[in-house]
Amino acid sequence: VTLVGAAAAGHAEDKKIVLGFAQVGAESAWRTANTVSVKSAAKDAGITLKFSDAQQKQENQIKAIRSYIAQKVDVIAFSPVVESGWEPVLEEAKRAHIPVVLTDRMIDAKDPSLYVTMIGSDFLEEGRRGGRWLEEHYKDDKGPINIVELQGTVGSAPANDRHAGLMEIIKNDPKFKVIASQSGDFTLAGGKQVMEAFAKTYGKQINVVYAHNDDMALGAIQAMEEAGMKPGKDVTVVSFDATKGGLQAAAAGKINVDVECSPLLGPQLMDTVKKIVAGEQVPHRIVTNETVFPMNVAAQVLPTRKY
Ligand code: GYE
Repeated sequence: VTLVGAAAAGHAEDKKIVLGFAQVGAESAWRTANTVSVKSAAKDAGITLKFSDAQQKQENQIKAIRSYIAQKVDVIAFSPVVESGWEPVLEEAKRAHIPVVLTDRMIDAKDPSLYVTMIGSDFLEEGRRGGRWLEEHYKDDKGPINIVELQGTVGSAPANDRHAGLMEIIKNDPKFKVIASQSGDFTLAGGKQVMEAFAKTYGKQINVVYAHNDDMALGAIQAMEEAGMKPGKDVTVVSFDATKGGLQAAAAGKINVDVECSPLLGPQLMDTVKKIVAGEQVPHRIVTNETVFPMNVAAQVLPTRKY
């Protein structure tokens, strides 16, 4: 082996892929599990990870992405806090020839070449699943069925789509009415606060709480119990994520159905990053497999739940 050859080979072996990941924040149990998944999968895959937490602010995510561009990372991945407003920074990444992968949340940009692929759940389908469960649950009830909705972060893909999926299913059945809808920003404190206000204003009129994630559902459960209501019994609770905390509440009879959304996207992301760097083709959309957990099956899956 010539000196030049040895040096070149050594260099190729040492050169680890560098991935810049701009996370939304740490707003929920889902998000914490997602962060752990990304970090540990990077380690397992031998990928150098640059990680940033945007504290649920788009401007912070944009700053992080710009810094990854400046550092000339190999790939940029991020979970967009909201759907709109990404074109300028993604154009910058494109001009710098840095491939971008979206994880978890979608953007609404018209130009599909601004990202290589999007890995994550189908939130619209999740919303439909929640809606279909409600239809089935109330099929022998004449109604009216009054729903209060705890929305996720305003403008985020899961909040937009979990709302739209519900509306799509119940729109043809006038007995279902969304009587109030407000954002609790995907946090426990937010869910509790909004539910306190709903309980004061609507009290016994409320039949269903449709919470866009478990953290808000858990906050709402606290608020309902403090207001003397019985979540899971006199108020039906529909939630999303199916985290350990959510499934525990379901097993305890306080969440009636938890629609699953998996945060364990790390391994799929690292595989995709490696393929992109190797010049392989990847599909433009990679959808995660998920299910629905009604109360009676929640207890069975709890022991094996990792997050
Ligand atoms: O449902 C919620 C988190 O984007 C799917 O974000 C994710 C959502 C998840 O804060 O708990």
